[in-house]
Amino acid sequence: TLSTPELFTPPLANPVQEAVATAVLEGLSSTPKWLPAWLFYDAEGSRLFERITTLPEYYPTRTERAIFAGYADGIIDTAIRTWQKTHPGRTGRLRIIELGAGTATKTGILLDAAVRRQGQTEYLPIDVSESAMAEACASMERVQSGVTVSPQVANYVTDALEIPQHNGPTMALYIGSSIGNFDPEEAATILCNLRRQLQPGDTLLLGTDMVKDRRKLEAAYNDHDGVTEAFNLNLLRRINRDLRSNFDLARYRHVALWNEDQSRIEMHLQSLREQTVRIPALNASFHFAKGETIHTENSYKFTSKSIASLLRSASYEPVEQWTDEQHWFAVTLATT
Ligand code: AVI
Repeated sequence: TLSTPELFTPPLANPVQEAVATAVLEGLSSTPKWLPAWLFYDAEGSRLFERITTLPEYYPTRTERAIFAGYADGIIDTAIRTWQKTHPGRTGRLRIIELGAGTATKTGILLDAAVRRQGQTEYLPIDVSESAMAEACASMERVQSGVTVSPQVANYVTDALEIPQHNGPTMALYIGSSIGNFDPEEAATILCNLRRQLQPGDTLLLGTDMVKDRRKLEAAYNDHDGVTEAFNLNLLRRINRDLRSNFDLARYRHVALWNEDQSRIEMHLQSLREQTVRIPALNASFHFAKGETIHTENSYKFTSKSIASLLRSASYEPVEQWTDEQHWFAVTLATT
């Protein structure tokens, strides 16, 4: 329960803290309590996520990378041919756009393939985080000759995209199963917003984690070294810092489980005892019953059928799909 905020709440230092305050107030005032997953990604949270991607239990990142390594030339070729079908006799260089820029190493495999095919390519990463993008771009241009990088700082979830005109095919990447962290309606909205910026024959390359054995899924979010646990709990530390609150991390437990009905892994933070947390920046206190949870993340898992229906709901037509031998992860090319 929330004690009514008084009239005067001290102003916060910056817009990020303002956004954190708004999100935390809304989420912790709800029943059941929840917090949006973007709150994970402060500097420490981003570092922890990078560690997660290298854990033995966390198969998605390396599985997607292996799919790119095996099929990059075919993916580039299919994207170009798809465009040529709607533009008979025309030529033009494929350019690559990416929503989110935290995936530089995987993207490099596709950029290499584009350069092999056509000598050079243009790469336009779009990300909210200026620093993450600066890093991604610097490493990319150093290593990849033939790639021209034109970064854009934008929030592709909340804001309309503005992608410059291009005389040739565009392939937009939304990889790393990032789409899985949004509810189906939000996911469709993101893909629709992107769709508006694409021309006939342009393509979207979507990376999705697939439905599989419950044990395999739950292990990926309950790793032996406790990195995912630290990632989940770091959210409370971030709130403590940004909103000057006093969450005691030792009084919460990491929970991750497979929700088969909703086809998603859910992450929660469970209160180990009854407690009240004061958040000075919100001028409010929040009560937790023993065992009460904060729902911190959904990670949706897909089937070929659910991928196709998501794509069609956002006005794309699936063209081709690549997957690993065990069908753990899929990379789907779709056209406008
Ligand atoms: C970024 N995203 C695709 C990850 C996932 O698997 O949903 C975030 C993550 N959460 C816990 N582990 C990894």
